[in-house]
Amino acid sequence: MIKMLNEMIKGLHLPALLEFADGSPVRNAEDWQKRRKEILDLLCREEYGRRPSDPPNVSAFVRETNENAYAGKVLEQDIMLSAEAEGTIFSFPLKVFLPKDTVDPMTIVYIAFRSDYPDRYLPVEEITDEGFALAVFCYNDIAADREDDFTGGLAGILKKGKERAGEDTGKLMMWAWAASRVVDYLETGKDVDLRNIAVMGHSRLGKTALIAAAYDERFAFSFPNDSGCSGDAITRGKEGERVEQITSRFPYWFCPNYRKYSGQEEQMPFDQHFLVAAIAPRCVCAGTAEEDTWADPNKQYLSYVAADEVYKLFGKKGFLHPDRLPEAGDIFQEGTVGFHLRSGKHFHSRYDWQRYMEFMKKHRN
Ligand code: GTR
Repeated sequence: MIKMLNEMIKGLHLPALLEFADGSPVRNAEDWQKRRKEILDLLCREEYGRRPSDPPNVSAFVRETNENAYAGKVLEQDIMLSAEAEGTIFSFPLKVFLPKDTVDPMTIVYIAFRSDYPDRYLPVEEITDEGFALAVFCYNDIAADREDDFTGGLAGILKKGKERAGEDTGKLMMWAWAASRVVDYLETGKDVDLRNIAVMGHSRLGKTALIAAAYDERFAFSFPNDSGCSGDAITRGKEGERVEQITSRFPYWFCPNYRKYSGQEEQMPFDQHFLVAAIAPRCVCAGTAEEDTWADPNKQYLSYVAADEVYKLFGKKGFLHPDRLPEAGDIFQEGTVGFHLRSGKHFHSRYDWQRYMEFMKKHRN
């Protein structure tokens, strides 16, 4: 039924998802759990770097509460969250927005570019009006998004003064680790529906949203918006940004090992469908934009097409889509995997938000 796309995928010569590193087949959902572990280890080693260990608990200090935010509809809390990272306490600010009229709201953990909300990517009131809670932090409060030699924040704690090498943690992984601490915090209360927590981000933070959900099964949904290169786009044959560009402009996003694949994509023992598949059987729904050729929407789409076989192992609907490449205006939301291609540029728009909220309502656990 999806003959044309299958041919296209065959032509890319992707590393196999349903085959263990030793060549033996992955036959069922139980095997997949072991294979998933292999994949997560591989992505740490070769792309994103070692994942810091999970702390035993987090503590929260509520700095300010506004019980009547947004015309009185929202409870807004300004919190300082603290967690142990490799033996040192690390703290960062978190904002929580709870819609007062909704019992047990589904929650979106949003990884933001800026620390003043709402902002152009984050229309807080439009989201809480739909009955969603939001838990938001700014990535720069975790580790600065610039070449600072890993001296500040979580990066400073992890670097411990050594030269970075091999599989040392990159910043995408650090931001993803922080998203998990937000779930630790949500789990300490009774304010939200813990079975329906999503993680979302745009662009570099879309990559982060995929990593966060791949490594933490408490995220029932991942919403990577325009995540592109080293996010959801297949690297082999990719147009626009490639490993060479991304690792020379943003080496600190990754572990030093990733750079060796610059111009050598065919040698990678993985591709980005591995990251998507590590989220299975949970939900993932991606947003892409027609003019975002730097991200390459076709290669983004093919990642989900390729990851679908893992969903099928679980008897899930997986990715339901026609046998063709995506067109602007396409919205595929009937399966466990969702996808939309909107017209326009690289941006986290209201249109994207509406699609993600729609998807979450359809697939609520
Ligand atoms: C670009 C980068 C993309 C994407 C984007 C963003 O410069 O090349 O991979 O992450 O930044 O985060 O806005």
